[in-house]
Amino acid sequence: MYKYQNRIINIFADKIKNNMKAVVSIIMGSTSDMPVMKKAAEFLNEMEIPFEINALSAHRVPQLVEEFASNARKNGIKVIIAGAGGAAHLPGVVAAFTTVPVIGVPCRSSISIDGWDSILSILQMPPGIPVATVGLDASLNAGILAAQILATDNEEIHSKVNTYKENLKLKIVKANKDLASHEYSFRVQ
Ligand code: C2R
Repeated sequence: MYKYQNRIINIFADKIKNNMKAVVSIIMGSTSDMPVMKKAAEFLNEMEIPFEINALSAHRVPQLVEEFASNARKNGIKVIIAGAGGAAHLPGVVAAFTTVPVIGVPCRSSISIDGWDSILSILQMPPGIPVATVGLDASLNAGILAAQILATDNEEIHSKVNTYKENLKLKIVKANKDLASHEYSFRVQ
């Protein structure tokens, strides 16, 4: 009986998956950035937002980057999350080819000096080609920001992101309860 039910669930899951079109595209300069970038993927997954995830490099495959970025909007992509380390040109180059908002994730990688190299490469874009830059290795924030952009005209995503943020508040309430249990003789209140 359970086996039969599971099979039906899997058939439905496959059907949904086959009809899904990615609205967020996560790209990264190398799969060596994946330990950082996976947090964005996990968040989008949790929010049930269809996404694609690929490695793409402005240095190593510039033609593919142009092709990807110039067709992103036509392909239904609404937000691009681009992570790169070191001389991180990928997010900026992608932004040059599209009007789809690009969120850049500076990654601390094997070639990073200390992370500032990628932060500044992504952050300090010339006027006219913005890249919304999150903190070093902060791909979770990139995922949240992407969801928030989509939430501006999608009630279902809005409700999920809202619940996520409400849960953050509960974390602080719990943290204060935990802190209250620490006893100090000079603690006031
Ligand atoms: P490998 O580990 O593949 O040698 O890559 C990647 O993001 C990665 O952090 C080392 C680092 O090179 C970065 N990379 C870029 C770009 N392409 C690769 N910053 C780019 O086009 O900006």
